Amino acid sequence: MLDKVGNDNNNYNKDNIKTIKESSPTIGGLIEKEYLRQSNNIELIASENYSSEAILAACGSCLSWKYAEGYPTDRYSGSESRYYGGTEFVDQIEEYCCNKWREVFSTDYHVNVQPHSGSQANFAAYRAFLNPGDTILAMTLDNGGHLTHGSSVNFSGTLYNMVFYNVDDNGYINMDDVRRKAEELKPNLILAGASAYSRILDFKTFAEIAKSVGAVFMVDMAHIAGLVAAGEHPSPFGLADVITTTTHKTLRGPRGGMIFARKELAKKIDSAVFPYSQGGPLMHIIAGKAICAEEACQPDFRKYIHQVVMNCKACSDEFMKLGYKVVTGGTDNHVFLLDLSDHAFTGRDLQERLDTVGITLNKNTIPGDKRSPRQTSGVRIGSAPMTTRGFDEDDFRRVAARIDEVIKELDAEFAEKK
Ligand code: DSN
Repeated sequence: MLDKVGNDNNNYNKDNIKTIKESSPTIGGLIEKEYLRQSNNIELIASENYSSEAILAACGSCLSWKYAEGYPTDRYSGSESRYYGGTEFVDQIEEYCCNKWREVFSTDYHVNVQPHSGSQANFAAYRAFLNPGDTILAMTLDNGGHLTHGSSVNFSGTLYNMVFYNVDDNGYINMDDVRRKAEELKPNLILAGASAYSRILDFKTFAEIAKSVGAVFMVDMAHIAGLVAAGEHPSPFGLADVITTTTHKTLRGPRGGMIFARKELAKKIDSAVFPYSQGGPLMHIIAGKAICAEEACQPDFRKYIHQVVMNCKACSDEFMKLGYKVVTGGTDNHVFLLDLSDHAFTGRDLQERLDTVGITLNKNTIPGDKRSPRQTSGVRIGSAPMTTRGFDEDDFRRVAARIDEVIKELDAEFAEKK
């Protein structure tokens, strides 16, 4: 694993990249450059993380050679069981993976570990419960939602009748607005979850509203799944009918998705993944997901996530001390949004300037943003990757101070241009 200053303690890099370079100097060379970029830069993208060498090795293992369409033979018989021979070992890997994830979240929910991504997981979850044209109540992208939560340029916005709830003037989800919209618009499904929301999601009230209007209650916990696993965010298990997640953000696993659902909904979910929306599962990634679940069960993972939250608070507090606006005035989780609407430059300008000084983050719209998603009036800052590399609160305060210096340079340059 990389340490604070990018030293590779396990020398993961050496053999792996050497092998690739021997076969393809072009690709090997570019992977090496990317590895050095990831090692040397301060990485603040809230949806990224550094997984363990064991997870990376599983993802690059011989399991990548195996086809296993269907589900482990013991789970179903007939058309849903595997379509291929030779699946005795991958069957065990997938079953073990499912059981381990139930252990992580202390749940008896059904789990499907085959979705290739969070978007695929959301596609299948909608498909399991809805017909095209049905109504989904969710949060818009510019309020902190995700593309698959109804953006007009995404399948969700074209296949379904999307209606939206908003955040209030302070940037918090307005539960009165959720209730009003639910009662008025009678959605078939209510979705809670976000890509850029820094506060606790009130799953209990969401569930109560969904129940009162007869809607399916779905949670997309992709960003906060690690916090849920470690007890740093309230759990949606027992409240939501269906829960989707990715495994590579705060869970620190391989790139991929998963779906959890109440046990009686298992068949609907499984059919929506295979054969409806995917073919062969990526067994190498499923092995990586299983190791990720093992890691998430360790006491060290709880400590890690606690530090992620403390670091995020320290960083957002420091920005506020330096006079900046942070959406909602702080954070409860691994992410916050810096509001740059008072500055002449855009979120994109800051992202690009930070790239030149070795700090990686992404531009992000803020609630009510007057600029386009390609420009934005904010940037999103996440603490998960650098906490993996050992950063503590002081390190994150220093990060805020360094970004402040860069912002002051941009302010001065834009003032001159006037
Ligand atoms: N695009 C991801 C993010 O950065 O939050 C979510 O899928």
